[in-house]
Amino acid sequence: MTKNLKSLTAAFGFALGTVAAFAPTAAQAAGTLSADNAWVRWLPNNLPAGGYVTLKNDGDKPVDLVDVSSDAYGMVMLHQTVSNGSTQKMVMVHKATVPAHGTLAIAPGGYHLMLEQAKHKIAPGDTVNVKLHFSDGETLDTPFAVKSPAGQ
Ligand SMILES: [Cu+2]
Repeated sequence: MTKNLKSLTAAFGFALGTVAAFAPTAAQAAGTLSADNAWVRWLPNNLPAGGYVTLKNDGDKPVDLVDVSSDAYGMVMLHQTVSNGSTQKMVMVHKATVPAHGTLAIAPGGYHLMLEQAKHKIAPGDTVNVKLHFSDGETLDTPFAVKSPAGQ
């Protein structure tokens, strides 16, 4: 009995530690999904900006990111960079899968959020909110840190 209580306390303590470690940058939701390290690569002259985020799925089933929206931009799309040998191009995709008990890195060279038609002046140092919509009905309202083209 005493031994069981001890191991329970140890497990609980570990879980608390894990949450605390992610707390500063993670957008925690009640569901199984979370978003971490969300940022926007800002470009001058109101050029389309790229949005990047790491999505984590703690559930037993894969979940698709199916839509993105933001009050800060007139148009938000999910794009994927594909390479044909020496050239690269962007294509619009309708979903990106976050594997069960896994992560999906929306990162330079792979998927990105294409953020166009900024509705107000946005500059490095700002934070913009982007809503991520998933196939299981969950949404994550995620703050994205706006950074310079160099990612700073
Ligand atoms: Cu794009």
